[in-house]
Amino acid sequence: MRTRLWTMSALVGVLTTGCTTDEPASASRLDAGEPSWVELAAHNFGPPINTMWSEGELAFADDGTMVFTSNREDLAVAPGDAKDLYIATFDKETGQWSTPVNMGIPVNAPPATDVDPLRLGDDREPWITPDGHTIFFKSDRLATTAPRNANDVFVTHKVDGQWSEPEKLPYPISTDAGNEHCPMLLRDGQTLCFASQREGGYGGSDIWCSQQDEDGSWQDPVNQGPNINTAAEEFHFMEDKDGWVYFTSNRPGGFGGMDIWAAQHLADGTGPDAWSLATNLGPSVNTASADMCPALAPDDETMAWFSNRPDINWGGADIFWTYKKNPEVAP
Ligand SMILES: [Ca+2]
Ligand SMILES: [Ca+2]
Ligand SMILES: [Ca+2]
Repeated sequence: MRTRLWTMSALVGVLTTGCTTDEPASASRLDAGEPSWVELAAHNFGPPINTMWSEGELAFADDGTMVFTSNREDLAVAPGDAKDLYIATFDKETGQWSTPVNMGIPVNAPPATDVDPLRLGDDREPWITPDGHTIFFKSDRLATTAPRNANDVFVTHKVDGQWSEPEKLPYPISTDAGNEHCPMLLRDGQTLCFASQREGGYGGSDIWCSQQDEDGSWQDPVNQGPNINTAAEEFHFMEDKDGWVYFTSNRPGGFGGMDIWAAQHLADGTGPDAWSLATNLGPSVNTASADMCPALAPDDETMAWFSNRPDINWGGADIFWTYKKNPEVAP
């Protein structure tokens, strides 16, 4: 499998200068019948992606372009800005990531707390379409204290090399009470899934999915049911090419705080009957820290996520990657 890896295998050499705790595979754990992720080492992306500040949610276009979140202060669009979206590209010849570029205004919004105290300039959780032309993300740029609406879902398009003024996805995607975030399209390119605290869920944040009618309006989002959603937090739904979805949850049964979980796509479409019971990706990926928001590289064989795990870390939260192997189906 490793000979077919896309770009990230070259990162190993880059990263060993600062992070040397990668462990070799453990056959005994596989023999024990645990999910196959457990023997897979977590690799830190290292600089220039990870910094002393926090790096967070990320996504890849098919050409390897990575869009990700950071609260780094040296490149923010404004002083005191909560988080911005950044773009970096990987050079296959040198095995190096480019220095991240702040996507700038208008994609990133500066703080506007004079308008409303909830408008902190918090732009994050990007998901980029495979063609690299569209980015969905969440922002607090239109947040309101009354009604309390901290987050909405936005989309920007690359037109003639420039990213457009982001547009809010209208109701029933964004609502005044649901704090919608973590948008992304499933592999069909048509089903938008996102997290929301709206009524009708299982508690806290749940994962909901919707499609557009022919006139472009979004259908009422459908809760993805109890195999995905629980009374705990669920968000950041992402699908691979093998029919698995991955998401973040702090439900009981994990390794502490937020963990990454997976479920298998059992039926066409989405909805409560579409998914198997969720299974935890196991230690290595999941730790007692916050382990969150997976993204797949274009080869579909390396998975990246972010964590504030203290063991291999440049400061705050960092972005990590590992080799992807599908987990066993939960009993
Ligand atoms: Ca960091
Ligand atoms: Ca929930
Ligand atoms: Ca965790």
